[in-house]
Amino acid sequence: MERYWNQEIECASREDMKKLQDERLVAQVKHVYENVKYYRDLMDEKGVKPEDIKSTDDLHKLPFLSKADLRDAYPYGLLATPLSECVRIHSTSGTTGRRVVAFYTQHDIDIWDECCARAITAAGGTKDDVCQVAYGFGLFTGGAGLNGGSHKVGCLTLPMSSGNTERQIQFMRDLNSTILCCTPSYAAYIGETVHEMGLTPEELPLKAGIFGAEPWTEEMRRSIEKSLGIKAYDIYGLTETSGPGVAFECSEQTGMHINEDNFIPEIINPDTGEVLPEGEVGELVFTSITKEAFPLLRYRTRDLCVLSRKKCSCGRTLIKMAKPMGRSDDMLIIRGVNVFPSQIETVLIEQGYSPNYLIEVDRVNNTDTIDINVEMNPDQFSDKVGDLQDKERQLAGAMKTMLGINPKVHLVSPKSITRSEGKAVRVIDKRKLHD
Ligand code: DLL
Repeated sequence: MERYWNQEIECASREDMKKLQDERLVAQVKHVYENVKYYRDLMDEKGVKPEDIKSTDDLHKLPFLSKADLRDAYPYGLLATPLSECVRIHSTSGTTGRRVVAFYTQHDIDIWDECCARAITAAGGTKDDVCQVAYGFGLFTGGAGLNGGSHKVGCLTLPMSSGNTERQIQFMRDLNSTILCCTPSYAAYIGETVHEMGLTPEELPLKAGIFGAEPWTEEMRRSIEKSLGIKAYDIYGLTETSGPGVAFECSEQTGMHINEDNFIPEIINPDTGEVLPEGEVGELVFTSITKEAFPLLRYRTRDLCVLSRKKCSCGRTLIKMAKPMGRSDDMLIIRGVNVFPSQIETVLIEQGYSPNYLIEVDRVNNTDTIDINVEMNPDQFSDKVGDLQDKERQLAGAMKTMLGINPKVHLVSPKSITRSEGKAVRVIDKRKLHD
């Protein structure tokens, strides 16, 4: 039987949900306009006043907010409450030089916890579960978000943070963890370590995993489910909108329900900004309608995905987003062809390889090159050069069929690609160094 954390909201009729969103949006726009000069200027520039926004039907009148705006306004420019009302900050890793600092009031944290509690409940979690949180703790939102949700549900919470993999497995077994929360790449690494320790999935107490913070394919899901003996659920979110829990997966496992009572999604054409109808692929845009300290109106996430209102067998009526195919800025353009790392991962797992790979892109004599280093499983390893070359040719052929371009494939020895305990780095684009 499907369990809900907040059935009234999760299964609300479309009319009731729209009414709630309408009311919250109107109040939010007023709050933002009155308290944030940056937004007031953006809205004034576009000639929109709070009175023009009477319901969600008027959402399209509001200006977009981009990552560049967040950078411009760093650190306090988008703060909508006095700093004395804030109790916490989180921040993105800033690996691409785009650090974002998000502020939270206690009310913001309570709502965030509720969103994560819905995700844990949808994955079958109750107060009788032991929830091992192996997302990083600190400025990253993964650890704190799932930790808060787990407390709210009443699970016994293990705030492990990421890393120290053998100890993770030891604790999991000693304390009977039933739910594991971490990135999918770390879950794959834990699965691999379980195997290396001579354990079988049946010897683990786990029943479910809640994995997100990076793109992962259906093939990766199946591989993790097998290696840990669990059902693996997706969870989505971003620092700018609080963190994990903006959307979560249910038993149907065909996309994530968006917590629409807090976040209104739109899909737009990333080039023109035009709002696209349900079912079309485009950039995901969110408006947060309950946040106090750091509200975002029409924030462009750069994540590419599709929305669907198709009836879900779990009974939830919350709109669903498909697994994001990656960020528009993750997409590689190789000799004019669009390539997503997720397509490469699909081929690898389908062909029986591990999800440990590294893509290197470069430009030689004005032509883009793509080299895919793929790690062999120990049983695929061979020291006969001919065998390896045959396997590489066969894999390159499968890649060509999927990608439409001819990559160079290099099979590398087991364990030679660095494992990830957080978000995996899959691509090195050396062209950027030359530009
Ligand atoms: O990754 C928040 C999070 C933590 C989500 C734990 C889920 C679990 P950021 O570090 O700000 O926040 O990165 C946000 O990560 O815009 C997506 O590109 C990507 N992302 C997050 N969840 C998923 C997912 C956290 N389930 C960025 N599938 C987002 C694909 C995801 N990409």
